[in-house]
Amino acid sequence: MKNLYQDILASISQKKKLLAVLIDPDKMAIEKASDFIENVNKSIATHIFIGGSSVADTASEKLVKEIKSLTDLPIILFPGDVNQITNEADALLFLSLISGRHPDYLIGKHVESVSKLRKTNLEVIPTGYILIENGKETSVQRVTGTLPLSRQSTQIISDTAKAGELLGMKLIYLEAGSGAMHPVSAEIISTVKQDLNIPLIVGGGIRNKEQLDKAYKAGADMVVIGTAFEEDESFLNEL
Ligand code: 1GP
Repeated sequence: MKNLYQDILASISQKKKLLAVLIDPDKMAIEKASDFIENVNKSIATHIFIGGSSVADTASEKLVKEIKSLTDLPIILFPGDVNQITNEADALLFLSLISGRHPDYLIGKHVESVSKLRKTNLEVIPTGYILIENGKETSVQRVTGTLPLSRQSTQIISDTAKAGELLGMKLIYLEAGSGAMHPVSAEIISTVKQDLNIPLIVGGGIRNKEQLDKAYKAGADMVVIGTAFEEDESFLNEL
């Protein structure tokens, strides 16, 4: 069985930067998956994330199954809700929204998912998910009813990430939100990274090579891009 978390740690120790392509089952028609994944396979992408804020019940499973038949890249669920969990994927980011204070997204949904998880072989990776204000309301904010952390509050963001690590989380994900106006700043990324002993994922609003390099340079171990690829598939080739 694959151990994707160990692979991530090994890549980081070899100074490799990771890129996850985020696919939202709500936005990707199954018929379009084949061409899209062909481009992903030719690109520098290292992982595929699948998930969205509001996905119909079986859409996630169908799409994961299809994509799995088209690529050897690891497929990791990045679920907006319990209904997106499927054994067809390789791993699951078990997300706790630690920037917010809504009990459902800190523990409630997790408890709800356990009966489903018991029936899967998914590698479960506990992940501290931190939503950072980006200039406009994001779907995570809307769906979870939580407020993002202010992007001026670098110390609080860093303390939140550290608290996640101390609670035993294996990854920290700094999220500006899908289609964010402002990606997470280099200052925030580097401050969080300096004090963290677990891998750092950054996503939201990254639309060009310059922003991607900036995030890596500041200390992101993995960058997640969704919207930019949805809008322009040639961006994948460019990378
Ligand atoms: C969203 O961080 C991801 O959850 C990716 O964001 O769609 O803006 O690339 P984008």
